[in-house]
Amino acid sequence: MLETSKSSLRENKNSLICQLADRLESVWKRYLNLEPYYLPDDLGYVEGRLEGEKLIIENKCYQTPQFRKIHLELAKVGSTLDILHCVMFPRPNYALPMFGTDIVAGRGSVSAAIADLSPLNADRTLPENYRNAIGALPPSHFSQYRQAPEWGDIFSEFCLFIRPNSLEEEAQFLSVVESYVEIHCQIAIASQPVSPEVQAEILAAQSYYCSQQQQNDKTRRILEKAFGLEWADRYMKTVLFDTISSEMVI
Ligand code: BLA
Repeated sequence: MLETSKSSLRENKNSLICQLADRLESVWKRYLNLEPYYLPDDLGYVEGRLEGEKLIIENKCYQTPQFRKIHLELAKVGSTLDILHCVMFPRPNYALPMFGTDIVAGRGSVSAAIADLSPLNADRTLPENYRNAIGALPPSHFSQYRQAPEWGDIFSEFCLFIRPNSLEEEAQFLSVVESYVEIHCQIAIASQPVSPEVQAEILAAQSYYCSQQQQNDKTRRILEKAFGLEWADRYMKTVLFDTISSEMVI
């Protein structure tokens, strides 16, 4: 999976999606020691049908000493819908936030571009080093901000959720997300493992994050229509937003 060719993942994709996928991978390669992470055999590359159009999902997954799973997914529904989904799941013995980003592009325009470093500590605020580094970034301005859905209480005050309206706004979005991932990687590789008590809190917060994300009906509906209810549920719970239990850590 580590060697999935660039061309198959990027072919005919929306350009913002291609550019973000490239930037994410180049930041990861610059800072992290990437090892492959193997998804269940049948879930790396999947094809289904959605209202007569082919839905293709391609996954790339890595792991590192600080991250139990780094997941980049590119999905395409016929020629109508392009999706980028990415989540970096920290190992529970590192007190790191959850990086997540999603871009949804339909017929040429991007309707949703979202990125966040979501806190996983008990009081659900980002650690000070993150707040300082994000606060020092150049200010960004977008013409259309979107409101987080009800399940979005997991997102931080720095969550960027927009509909970009120009190439200039797309470039700004790319630059903010790249900075979030750079800050995240820099802090992650300099951080030390935490005590078992803190791990338990982190695990609980990671499960909460995943259970909230599993409530995204817009994602679920697309997967259900193409692959059926059961498959969609399994995919959301084992690939997109899997949780781990404390027994798996010890
Ligand atoms: C929205 N996600 C969406 C939308 C679609 C998908 C179609 C609606 C677009 C819009 O409102 O303009 C679809 N996203 C998918 C599919 C996959 C996917 C099919 O990832 C995967 C196969 N979603 C995430 C992550 C975040 C996220 C990591 O996967 C954030 C960190 C957020 N997506 C997110 C949010 C919305 C969204 C907040 C808007 C939901 C709403 O407005 O109700």
